[in-house]
Amino acid sequence: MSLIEQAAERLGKCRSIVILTGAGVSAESGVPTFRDALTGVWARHDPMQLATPEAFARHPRLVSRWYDERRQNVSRCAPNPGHHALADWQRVVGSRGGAFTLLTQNVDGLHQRAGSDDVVELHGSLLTWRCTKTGRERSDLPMPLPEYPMPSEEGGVYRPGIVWFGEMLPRRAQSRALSAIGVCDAVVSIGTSAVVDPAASFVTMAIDFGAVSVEVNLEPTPISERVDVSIRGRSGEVLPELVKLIVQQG
Ligand code: BV8
Repeated sequence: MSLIEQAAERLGKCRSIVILTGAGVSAESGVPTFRDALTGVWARHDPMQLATPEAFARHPRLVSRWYDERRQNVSRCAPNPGHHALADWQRVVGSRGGAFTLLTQNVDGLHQRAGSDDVVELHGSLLTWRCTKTGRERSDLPMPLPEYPMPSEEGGVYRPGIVWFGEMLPRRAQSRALSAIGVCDAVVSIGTSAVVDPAASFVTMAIDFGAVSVEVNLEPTPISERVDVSIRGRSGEVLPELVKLIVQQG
């Protein structure tokens, strides 16, 4: 029995499923992973240095331009078969009275464009900007922004609606993730290096609670030895096959 068949056999029996996705799922849509997100003029920067509140405070023009360029890039990308397979799986689990929670570290909005519902964006969204003075969020700012940073109507500026390193996750996202993890009987980690917390800890928490655990990733990660089934492969190829086998199980 292949690893995908083993995973499908175990997941097909589960009724409360939590998925965690990372940049590897969007990579097949042409969205560079976080560490690859710096090409061309950005290549001389370290993303870990740019994705922080300190960087925005020190270089608001540079940081807001980097995020606006990434926002423009993802608007030109389309969901791939991996995104669509997860949306299909959610519909099937729902139709059978089960629970399906999609937690994503990705900030590109592609899960929603593929038809996934109630996506929990743990790290915010490239499509959203927040006024530094009032905290009001908007997802309708012109693209590209007219200037960097763009002044807000309330006398502040618009910062990316992104969770930077050193920032807490949005309260609602964190509580939705913990609630789902607390009751799930299956957790599936897909396309993530599983090194960023607290997102990665949600998977190990579910494993500790006894959930069936599966990983789909191109490379080994710190959780590869801990999950029940660790599948090496491209999410855009593995997910459609995995979901097809799960759905066939009825
Ligand atoms: C928090 C938005 C409480 C930004 C992101 C010291 C000081 C300060 C903080 C810390 C510290 N030590 C630890 C921390 C906590 C820190 C953390 O975990 N740091 C790590 C790096 C050690 N976490 C935080 O700060 C979080 N907040 O903890 O608050 C706190 C506060 C202060 C101090 C302590 C604690 C907030 C974390 C959120 C950061 N924001 N994204 C932006 O996008 O610009 S995280 C960002 O990096 C991505 O969202 C992603 O989640 C993560 C990793 O990026 P990538 O590597 O690109 O992507 P990914 O990990 O998903 O890996 C891609 C994988 O896919 C690879 O394994 C690859 O093999 C695979 N792959 C590729 N192609 C495919 C594929 N797989 C399948 N198919 C394919 N085709």
